Amino acid sequence: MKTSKRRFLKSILAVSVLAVTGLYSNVTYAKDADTIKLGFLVKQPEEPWFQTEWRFADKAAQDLGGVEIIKIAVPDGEKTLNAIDNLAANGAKGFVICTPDPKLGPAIMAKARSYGLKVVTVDDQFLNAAGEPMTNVPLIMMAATEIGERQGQELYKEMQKRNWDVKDTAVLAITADELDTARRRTEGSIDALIKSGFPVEKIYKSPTKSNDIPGALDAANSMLVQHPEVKNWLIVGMNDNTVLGGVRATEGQGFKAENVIGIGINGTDAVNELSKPNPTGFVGSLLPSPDVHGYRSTEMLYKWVKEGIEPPKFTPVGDPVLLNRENFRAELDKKGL
Ligand code: FCA
Repeated sequence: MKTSKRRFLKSILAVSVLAVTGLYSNVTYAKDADTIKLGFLVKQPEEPWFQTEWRFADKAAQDLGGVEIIKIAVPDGEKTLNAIDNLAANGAKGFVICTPDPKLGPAIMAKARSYGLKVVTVDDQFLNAAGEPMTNVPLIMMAATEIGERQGQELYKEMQKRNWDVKDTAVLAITADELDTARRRTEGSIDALIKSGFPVEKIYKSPTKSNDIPGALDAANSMLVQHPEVKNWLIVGMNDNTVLGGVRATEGQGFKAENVIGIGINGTDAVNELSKPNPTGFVGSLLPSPDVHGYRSTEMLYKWVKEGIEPPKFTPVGDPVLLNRENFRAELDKKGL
């Protein structure tokens, strides 16, 4: 009697183990089959800006559930097109991209279309073969002219705070006009300086060959040596690294921090500089919302893939915060960055 009871219990146990295992494997199977894979491709993964976008793409995926983000660095055209092949081979349904070159737009779209992948662009807009913006591809980006204008206004304010004489002062504007968002930011900044009263003839533009610190440093050096008469420099540039390159060039040519004012754009990429024990000429940075860029672009793509809801063609993100040495930790904390 006792043995048969034990045997009976054993068999119940076995059946339930089987049932549980079966159920479990069904769930796993269903989950895998339902997981939506989306790519997130960025041109410069070494910039904290893009790392932050990636982080918030993952956060969106977590909140949405059933989404996996495949993050790929795409520093050039070849890597970009290969990445799209890989995404398709992995069963991805679409991708968010900050392209390494806006002119790749038509090639990227052709390849994406051949695989039926949906595309959302972030930060940098595609250009067509005629060099015009591809306004039919959804884009989410910072409000470029406005953030540039803010940079110009803040530079002017800081110059006034320091009681600089305009006649000893010039603007070094490091430009990258092939990238439309960069052109709009620096033009906005220059326009705001002129509007505030800065003499247009003392605004010197120097194009950078690459959008990183070494490129901007070269561009700045070649302009600084042409103007030995200038005592104080205001530095305009499209992002933190550009302005940092400019500031490094002034240091290399013997300018002291009190004779240089640089205000960057991105915020995330200025943390090391603003943490330095002694102030440099880089006094602050305008922080837009890389968190929103990463999160919203992912969410838009997901809804497009999953529910067929097409994203708006253009989503500008505004309201930057000015970070400086005193407030940057608190401001970044507030946004969870
Ligand atoms: C461009 C710049 C980045 C960042 C982004 C929003 O892609 O290269 O540094 O500012 O726009």
